[in-house]
Amino acid sequence: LREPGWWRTAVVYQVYPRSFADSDGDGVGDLPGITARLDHLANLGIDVLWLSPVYRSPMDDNGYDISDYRDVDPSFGTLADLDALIAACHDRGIRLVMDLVVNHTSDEHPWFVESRDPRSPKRDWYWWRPARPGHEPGTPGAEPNNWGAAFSGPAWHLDAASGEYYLHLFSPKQPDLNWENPQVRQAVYAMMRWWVERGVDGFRMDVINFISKDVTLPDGPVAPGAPHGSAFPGSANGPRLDEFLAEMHAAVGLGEQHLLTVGEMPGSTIEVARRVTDPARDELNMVFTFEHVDLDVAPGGTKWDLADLPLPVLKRNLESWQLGLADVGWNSLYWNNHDQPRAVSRFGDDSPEHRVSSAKTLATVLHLHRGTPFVYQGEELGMTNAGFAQIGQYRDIESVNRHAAALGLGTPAEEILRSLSVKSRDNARTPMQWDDSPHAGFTTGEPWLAVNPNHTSINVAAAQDDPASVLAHYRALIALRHTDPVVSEGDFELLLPDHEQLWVIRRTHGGRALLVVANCSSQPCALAGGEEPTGEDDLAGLRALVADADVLLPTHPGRQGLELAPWESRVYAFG
Ligand code: TEU
Repeated sequence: LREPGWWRTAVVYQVYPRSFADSDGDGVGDLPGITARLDHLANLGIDVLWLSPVYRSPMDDNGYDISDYRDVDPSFGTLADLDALIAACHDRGIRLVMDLVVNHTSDEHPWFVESRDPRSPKRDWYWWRPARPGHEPGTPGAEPNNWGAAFSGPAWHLDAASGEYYLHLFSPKQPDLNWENPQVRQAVYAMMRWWVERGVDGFRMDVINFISKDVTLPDGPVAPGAPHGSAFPGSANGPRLDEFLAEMHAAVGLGEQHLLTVGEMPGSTIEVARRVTDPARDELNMVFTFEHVDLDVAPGGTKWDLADLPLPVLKRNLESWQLGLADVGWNSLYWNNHDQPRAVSRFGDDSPEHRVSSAKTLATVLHLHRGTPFVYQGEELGMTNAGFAQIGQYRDIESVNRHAAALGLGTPAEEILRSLSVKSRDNARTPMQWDDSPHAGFTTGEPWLAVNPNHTSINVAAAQDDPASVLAHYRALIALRHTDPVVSEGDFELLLPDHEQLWVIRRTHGGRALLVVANCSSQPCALAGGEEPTGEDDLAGLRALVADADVLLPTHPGRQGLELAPWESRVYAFG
């Protein structure tokens, strides 16, 4: 039975099925593989498993292109395997949340196949449009508007049979559904109810703020040198978003059944998130913001235009979401997922010297924020980016297309490979590292994507019984959230906001307080030092505060002084 608001003390673990555990040796992870490894999740203490898509799919985008919402893709197993996974989760007190991908379907979904016929009643289920007036269909610039797709190229594909274009914000094999059509919405809600009856405990909703668009489909702004206009703002956060979400909430019974809902919302602001997660509005429990994962991008650039990220900028961003959703709504908390680089490589220091410490410290900081934390598979080991140096090693459609498109625009190959090595989604998708055997215990066959050579030292078997491991630290943080209401419900305060090395957070609740002092740098940092240009008074106050306080959760057990080692962090308890 699900209690109201149960997700406020929960920790979610994301499984990317293709890369988690392969039970049959075909090199692709599958459902029986996940079921066989469930005790890893139970030992970690997580409450919820979010399963990235396992539906039937041509796999143009690894399952985010769905051709049958009510079946499992044979590469992952069968519906019976999924029922078995749900049951095995529930046996262990773990809830299961499905990925809901309903902004678009596969072009092989029967709805879209039917809709290709201009006379079909399903024509209006997608965004079909004629060429721009005065342009010959198929000629450059004839697309109905100037939007570029997320995976390179224009967001419109010409269907030769009817001479019209259809909209695809992602790949041409992912046509956008037209949510303005009430039949589309009812078909989605019916499918959701079917899954709820099957026993699932909630939904992670893929790009759910794209379901309401500006129906005039206006041209977007064009960045200097860009081949296409931006699909933002026209394609997202449209005027009917709240209406559609509230309608879904009621039609599926998301509220009465206390299902967990988290909306993935690229380009959503605090204002949008606050509205959508306001419990009084009956829309969603929480959203995934993109703001903090868009900070290491050059101004006006795309994800591939790399820029440094000063610590104060990152701290301030998380603070603004904490404060913005303090009295209304709820935050999700995440460092990475299947679309983002590995947290320790991006925000920490993945050198052999600092990897373990920085993975632990990043975890401490995130898990001591208020909200629902999401752990992405392998994060609990401090898994790192893939380290690919050749284009042939990549599999992701976004990376492969980006490489070709950028080469076409004359970008030097080394520069493209460099940005891929930092930002490619394949960084997150290398197989889960279970042990030090040749394919990391992921498969007995040839893995679909190369395992990281560092699996010989970074793996579950090595971390399992090591009290100093990243894994042990995640266990402790998750346990702390379950037992200490200051962690789950406490008020949030960012101290020393401008300090460039220290991340200091105070949480208070019911007369008690927790203080996080984290050195987020690869240099030592003395609380007792006197050379800091700013915040010296605050630092003195902090020094006095922690001088003889109890350390509840250290990354470097046994150390007590006022000098923090590189990436050392502590949680102090007061009261
Ligand atoms: O991602 C949506 C999204 O906007 C991104 O994170 C996307 O991967 C990014 O723009 C690429 O740079 C969701 C899924 O999480 C992603 O895996 C899918 O590819 C995408 O939607 C389409 O379903």
